Amino acid sequence: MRIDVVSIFPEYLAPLRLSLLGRAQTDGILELEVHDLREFTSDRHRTVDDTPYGGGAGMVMKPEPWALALEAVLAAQTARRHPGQGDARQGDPRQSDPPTLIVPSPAGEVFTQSLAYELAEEPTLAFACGRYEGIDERVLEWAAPRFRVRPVSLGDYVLNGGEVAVMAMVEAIGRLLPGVVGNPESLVEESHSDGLLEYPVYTKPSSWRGLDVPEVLLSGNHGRIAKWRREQQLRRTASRRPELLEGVDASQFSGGEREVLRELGYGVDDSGRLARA
Ligand code: 6GU
Repeated sequence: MRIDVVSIFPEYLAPLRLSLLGRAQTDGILELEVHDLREFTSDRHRTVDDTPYGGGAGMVMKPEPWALALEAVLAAQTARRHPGQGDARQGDPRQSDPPTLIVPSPAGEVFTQSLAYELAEEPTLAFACGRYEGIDERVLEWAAPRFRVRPVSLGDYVLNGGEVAVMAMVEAIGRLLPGVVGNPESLVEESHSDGLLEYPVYTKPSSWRGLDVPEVLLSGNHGRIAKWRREQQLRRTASRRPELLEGVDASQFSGGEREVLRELGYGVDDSGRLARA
């Protein structure tokens, strides 16, 4: 996968060169390019922002550098998406399969594991990091026929800019690319992979400061262990994130699991979905 990020703080994204994602880049699984928006300005002060029309607090990112930066990203990605076609496609703004442009914003759709899986299937992704009060809205209009534009939020709180959000999203997406996480089993058993939170984990010593590892995990009985872990997932999810259970298809749960869910206050409604009793 190729990822292009446009930011006025390219150094902010430096940690994406470390650890698992750093290795993925060395291994050629991930190609990451970070572009400095100021490189696409033409005035002496390399201005990227200006005061908002209509008044109000803060500054707004100017459209001109954004269009030039995103054109550079498009050129790089088009070659990657349509190898062997030269620049035949670059003059055509309306692509049949436009690349996805993620615009981090607290006003976007919420980023989830399911969106991470969806985006991990793309050959290229572009991220446009806004700062200040945001990017001139016309940039999104201009981008719409050229990219599949998706404003995306990490959750209901406000960051100073898109960079930290991009780090989170690129890490969540990058680790799903084949070969990035050494043991793909890790991806199956983690939180959110099946809509539930992860079960608690323990390691040696079996007794530590008067606290013992649950006996079942020392039993060697893999059937009992699997059942216990699944029950822990249900208890943890009901306690910490009850909304994750509401409305899910109850047929995926065994009789024993439905018994646990009943104990936790969930019943099954007429349409076969979990509902708080
Ligand atoms: Cl994606 N961007 C910003 N600036 N703030 C956020 C966010 C994104 N997600 C949550 N808060």
